[in-house]
Amino acid sequence: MLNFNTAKNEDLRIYQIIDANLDRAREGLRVLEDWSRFGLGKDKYVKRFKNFRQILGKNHLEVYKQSRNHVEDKCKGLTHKEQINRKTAEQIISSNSGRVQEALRVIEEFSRLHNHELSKIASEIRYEIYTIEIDLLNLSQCKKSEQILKENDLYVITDQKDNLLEIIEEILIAGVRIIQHRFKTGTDKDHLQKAIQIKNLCKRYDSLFIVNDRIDIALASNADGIHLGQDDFDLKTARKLLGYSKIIGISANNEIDISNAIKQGCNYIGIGPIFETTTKKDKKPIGIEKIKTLTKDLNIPWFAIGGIKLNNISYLKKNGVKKVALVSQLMNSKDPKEDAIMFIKELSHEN
Ligand code: TZP
Ligand code: MG
Repeated sequence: MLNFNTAKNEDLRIYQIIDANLDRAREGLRVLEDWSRFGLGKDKYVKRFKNFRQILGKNHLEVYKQSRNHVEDKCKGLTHKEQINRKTAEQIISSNSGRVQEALRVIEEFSRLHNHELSKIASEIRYEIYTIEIDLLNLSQCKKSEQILKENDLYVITDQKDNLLEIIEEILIAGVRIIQHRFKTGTDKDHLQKAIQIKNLCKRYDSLFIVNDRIDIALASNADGIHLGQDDFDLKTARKLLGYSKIIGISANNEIDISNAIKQGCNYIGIGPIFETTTKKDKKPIGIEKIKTLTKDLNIPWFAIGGIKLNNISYLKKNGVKKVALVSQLMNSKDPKEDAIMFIKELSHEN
């Protein structure tokens, strides 16, 4: 229902409000769209924002534009101190989603009487923005974790040790930024308690905390992600349970498993065992040639695992392995900090 009678003074003020809020909503949408495009690389959201902007643009009628009167707007240019405090992408996403939601709500209220169609559109988009805001925040969190995976070449996996927390702290001090908690015996209660303690340590050192196998423990300890083997929960179910803020790593050592993991959206892959290892005695090593073939076209982070020691890093690097995961070399080390420093140094050498 469009009901534009000859504009009375009151209508003009209402049109002015709608004009200002259509601009506000579209500007906020553009901020969210650009973050989806350049910050997250997610076309799906870019398309949705474009569509919303176009719909609002089409409904930005001449009568609204004509009522524009900046001169009499005494509040023009007012800012709030909170705007200066927005430092992270997450804060920008939240504040701009809020801006869009508020602007749409104003449009919805003030257009209800004379332009029912616009009121309805504003309400529908507003509801969609509530959900999209959460999606973008989750995807941004995941992107941060992916960045850590990309930038760090040493991935350390825990073993059951009495002084595990001390070992982990030493390793974190050394500069390791990815820790996976792996436990094969003991009670759930103990595992969860340990997981929470390790998570807190990792948070202090801006490091990723990943839980092996157990989605429940990952969720309860607020881990950054999960690592799953081929016999664990499938990736689709894991994603459904964990949502899009968490990373999912997969162990795979053949073409099919790797290709499936990538298709289903895993964030990194662990490949091995490359060499003989006492940590996983039942698994046959796959060797360097197989690793080379498997990783030839891989363009997500991948870590070689199994029997990796300081003295085989240079051989691995010469053969194209840039990232490694370790258990025993750091868990059983007399000086985990010093050894972690040596590993990081050796991995960072140019060949
Ligand atoms: N997956 C493949 S090999 C392996 C795992 C968990 C164990 C690696 O342990 P280590 O002590 O570094 O050889
Ligand atoms: Mg497993």
